[in-house]
Amino acid sequence: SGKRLRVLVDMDGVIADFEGGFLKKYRARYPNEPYITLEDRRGFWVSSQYGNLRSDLCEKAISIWESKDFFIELEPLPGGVQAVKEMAKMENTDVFICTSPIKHYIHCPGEKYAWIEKHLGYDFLDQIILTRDKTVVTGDVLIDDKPDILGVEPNPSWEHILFTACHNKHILPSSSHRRLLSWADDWRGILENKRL
Ligand code: UMP
Repeated sequence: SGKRLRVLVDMDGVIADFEGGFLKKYRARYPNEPYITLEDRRGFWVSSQYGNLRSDLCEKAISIWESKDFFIELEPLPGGVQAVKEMAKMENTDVFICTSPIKHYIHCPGEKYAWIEKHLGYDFLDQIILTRDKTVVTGDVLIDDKPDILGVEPNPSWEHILFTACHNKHILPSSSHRRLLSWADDWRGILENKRL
């Protein structure tokens, strides 16, 4: 029914629990330093909010996701893996995981591949797009928790669906995006709407 659809699904904060994994490892490594609860998170950049709390905490935060095993050990977010598997099995639907690796590249890109293989299976390795600029990737929808997705292309082909996360849940019903509140929300409805 309808046209073929290309769905781009972000990884950190959408199918992998970056925020939860970060806080757990930060508290374990720096038990005597202050931290920001998930309830108090504001803004996409964890490092900026920690840096505002105390300037040296910016680099301490960064040290967590630059460490070996940080990305591979992230827990899946509720319903995300199942939703992506179901989506990929739908007729006329191409699903890609579109994720930005950190520039400290020693562990992150390989662990992102390993995470996809572990949770979505070996065949899903064909569906990975690693890019620091998502605006140059074409698609019908991009499901992503980052509020501002900018790059060299001023008019990306996709509609950005803002996936709700601890850091963006207080952003007011924005002019620009529709939201997916969680994977329990109506992602099928959004896809069917885009197919028209
Ligand atoms: N990231 C940072 N600094 C932060 C928070 C996240 O570098 O304060 C990294 C983690 C992910 C990437 O690798 O940014 C976000 O990628 P996307 O979710 O936009 O794909």
